Amino acid sequence: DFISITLSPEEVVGAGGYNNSKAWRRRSCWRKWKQLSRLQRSVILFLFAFLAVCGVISYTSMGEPWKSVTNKSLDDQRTEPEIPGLKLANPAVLPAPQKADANLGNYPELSPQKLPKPPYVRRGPSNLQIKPSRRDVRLKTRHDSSRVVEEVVQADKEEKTEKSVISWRGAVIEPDQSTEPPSIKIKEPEKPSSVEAEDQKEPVPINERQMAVIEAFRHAWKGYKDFAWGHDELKPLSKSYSEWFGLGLTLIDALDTMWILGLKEEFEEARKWVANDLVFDKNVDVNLFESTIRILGGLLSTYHLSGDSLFLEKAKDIGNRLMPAFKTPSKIPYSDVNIGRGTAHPPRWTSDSTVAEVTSIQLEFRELSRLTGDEKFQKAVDEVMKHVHTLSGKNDGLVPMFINTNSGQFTHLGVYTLGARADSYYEYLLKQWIQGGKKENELLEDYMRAIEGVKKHLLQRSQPKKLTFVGELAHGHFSAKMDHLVCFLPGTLALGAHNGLTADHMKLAEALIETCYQMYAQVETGLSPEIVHFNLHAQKGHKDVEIKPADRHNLLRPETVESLFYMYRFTGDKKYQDWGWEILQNFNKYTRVPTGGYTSINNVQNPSNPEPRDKMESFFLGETLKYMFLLFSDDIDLINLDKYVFNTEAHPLPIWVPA
Ligand code: DMJ
Repeated sequence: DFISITLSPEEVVGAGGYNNSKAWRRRSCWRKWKQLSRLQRSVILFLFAFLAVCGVISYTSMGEPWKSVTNKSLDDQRTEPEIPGLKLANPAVLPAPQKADANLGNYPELSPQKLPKPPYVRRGPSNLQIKPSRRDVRLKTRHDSSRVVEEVVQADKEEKTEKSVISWRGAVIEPDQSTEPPSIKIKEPEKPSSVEAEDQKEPVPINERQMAVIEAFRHAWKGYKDFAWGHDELKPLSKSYSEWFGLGLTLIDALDTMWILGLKEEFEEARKWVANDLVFDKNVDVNLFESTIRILGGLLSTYHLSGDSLFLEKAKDIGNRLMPAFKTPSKIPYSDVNIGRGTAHPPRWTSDSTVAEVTSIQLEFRELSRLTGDEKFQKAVDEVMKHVHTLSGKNDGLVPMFINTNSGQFTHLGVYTLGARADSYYEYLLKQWIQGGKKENELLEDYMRAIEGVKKHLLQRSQPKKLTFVGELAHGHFSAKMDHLVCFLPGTLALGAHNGLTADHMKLAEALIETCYQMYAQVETGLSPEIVHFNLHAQKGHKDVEIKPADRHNLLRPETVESLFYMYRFTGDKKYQDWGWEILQNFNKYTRVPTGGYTSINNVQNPSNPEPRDKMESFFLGETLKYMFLLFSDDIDLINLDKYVFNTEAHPLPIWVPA
């Protein structure tokens, strides 16, 4: 059962003291070994053999991790210099990001913001793209047939050399941008990346209609570049420009359109202007709503698409400068802000603000808070929404057009429209709900109630074609008047239905987009006037649509094309593309100026003289042509509507918790 080995002290320590010589030790051990029984010797040998086997086994199992740890640290050392070098942060095709503080004015409230880290690590929701994909390369191939080969070769080179470079036009969501509001933790993706799935798809080649949009954009841009560079709007006939805020409005509004259309050179040139010449430290009054949707919205979306921090820095600057608008007794913002002085005021003739204006700046300010981690932007605009939610004076969810900045109450009660001064209130109820991940129930409640209000009070059918239209209600009287602006509604209704709201909304969207199309088709030039009146009673020789002389202008507005885009995306019905194609051709026929640019016209009823107005609105490039390009595309990932929500100026912003 046991073995005992006894060593006597004399044998260990020789007589006369300590002897530790090697020879003595060898002899002594050998003698001892000889004295052991055979069994004892076998057991000892067995023990040694057993220990040796254990040693070999444990070496082989421990060896691999150690080897990989060693290799990993070597790899880390090899790749480490590439990370801070920002090579991975921005596409090679873009100039290096400017210093964060370049061209920033001295805004007192501008607190130092944490810059997002470069997007070299993939984190956050799976379907926000932060790595190069084959799609990026295929997008390159769409844009300009003459540059196709060169760009593909270049893309291949880039792919080979820098696997993590974010290619031109690949939408970028930086890791630190997260997709949740600031207070909420980022969720790791649970399912396989849809970006990877996307990568497996065949390239969707650019088609002829999209090429025609690119051609139209280039023509418009030529006019702007030649005669209005850096100014707000092109006056294409007089070959000059007009200023509204003096902030290069057309250029900023067009940035993300150029990105989406793949106009690389134009984009880079415009970017240089933003870096070197766009200065907000100016003694100038700007309209809060217009500068939010066009400038702040345009900068934010361009930042998201390009990943270039220049645009975020500019967005922060203008965002801070607009904040004085909220310093009112009611917290309902004033309409105008002096961005240089930091003062705000209502229009000279009233202390009212427009309801659509104060309730259609939320997507942009909320996104600015999420990106900067500074809650003040979101707080200010959320407060407006909460306040409006509780106000009396609504009619089944429909809001009046004005709100007082002192009392915070609606004024001019009794007039309800989905057109000018109220339109985007409804649009932003739904879109904020989508942006925030469909959690903010009050927004949804208000939206659903409002659509019921539309059905109850504003929907009618015209004669003879029985077109469903949205009229207006003035002190209990129905008016069969519909602004072209209302044509945003079919698209918004379709977006709601796509996001799980009742199928009735989609039915209504289908009926309304037909009406909006007829507002073009029934007119001599095939272009819609600003306002139409529908016939409620059939009269011989009369169409559904009547136009008053004061309303027969066309400002190159986007709303119908916008809705056509949503309808095509969600139904796949080609008739919507065909309708948009007709509209583009008529813009080319009646509003294109040969020397560059497009112009608003005064008379859509006179094809032989549509009376050009000599002005190209910034939204023609920001919205109309962008929606045209997207409408003609069959690539649902070209601004995927489950990942992005468009602001009311067609600037896509990320959905915080994408579907
Ligand atoms: C744009 O500035 C926006 O779409 C806004 O919501 C309404 N008006 C113009 C376009 O028509």
